[in-house]
Amino acid sequence: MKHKISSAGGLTGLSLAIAVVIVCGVSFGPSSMQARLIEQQKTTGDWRTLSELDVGSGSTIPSGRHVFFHVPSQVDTIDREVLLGGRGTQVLYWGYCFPGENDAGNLPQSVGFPGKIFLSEAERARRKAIAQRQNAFMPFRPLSAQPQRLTEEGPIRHQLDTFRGGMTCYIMTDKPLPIGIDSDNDGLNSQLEREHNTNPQIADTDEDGLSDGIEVRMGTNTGRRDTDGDGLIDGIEDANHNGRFDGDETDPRNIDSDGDSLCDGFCHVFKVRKMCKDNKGTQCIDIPYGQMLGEDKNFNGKVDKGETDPRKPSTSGDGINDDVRFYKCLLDGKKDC
Ligand SMILES: [Ca+2]
Ligand SMILES: [Ca+2]
Ligand SMILES: [Ca+2]
Ligand SMILES: [Ca+2]
Repeated sequence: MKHKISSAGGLTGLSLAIAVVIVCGVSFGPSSMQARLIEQQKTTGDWRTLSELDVGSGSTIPSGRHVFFHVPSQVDTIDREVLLGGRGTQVLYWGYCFPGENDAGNLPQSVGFPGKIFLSEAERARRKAIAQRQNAFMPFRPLSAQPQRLTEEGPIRHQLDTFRGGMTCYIMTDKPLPIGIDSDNDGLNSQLEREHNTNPQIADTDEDGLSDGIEVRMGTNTGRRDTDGDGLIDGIEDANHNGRFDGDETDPRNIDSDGDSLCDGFCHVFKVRKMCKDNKGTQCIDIPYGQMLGEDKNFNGKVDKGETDPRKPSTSGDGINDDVRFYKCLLDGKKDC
């Protein structure tokens, strides 16, 4: 049976254990994040516990406080970045998870306390920069005092990227962090699903082919299938569904990906456009308000007969842009432009 600490009585013993952990944390260096935040804690004295229920439904880890959290037992495993909201490159945080019963025979032997430490990417980079400055090679310093290797036994020790259900952990962060589980496996935890008003049980809430997590990272609308309004749904534009605008795709955030003044799909023209054959203002036509213009007119993500390529300003490759060719066709009085 898994060991869980969820009662107030359990927390008293836990606090004692945490105190040991924090003392160990201070040993990382006087300028370390722990030392700064512990000083802050002396004045605020704030401690907080997030239960399995809190984490399961989604919650926010406050900044500058000592926080315990319990990973819900129903979770098999969850990546650190998903559990903690995917902000590791921007936010300084560090934490520690207590060993479970299954870890008893598999604990690191070369460190001062059992269990595993995790650091955000930003915190690792910060510690590494500090350690490199402090350990810079000095030609007149004794060899015994020369720089030490920056290994996982040193100040940037990071041991945990996959959390298991039933774990009890401690964390401190310099900015609030959204914490939660990911029941629909879309990369967005339950707190972020709430913040983005997406369904935590459905990976692709708006059914446009891109998961909620991909859409949040890419900056498309999780509740609108055609974010930019060009007629092509987001999952057609980001054809390989990787959340990036690759060279052979159109951009779901840009109505005119190739910049030739014809929209990617088929759109209404919202201002009258006057086109003339020459500079004298003769033989002119107006593209009227409300007329439909565009490149992928049947919205299927392919360049069919009679269409131009929304990924190339000059589909024919002759240097004449698609819009110029289109208007010339109209000025020549042709019907099938
Ligand atoms: Ca999710
Ligand atoms: Ca979607
Ligand atoms: Ca679109
Ligand atoms: Ca275009």
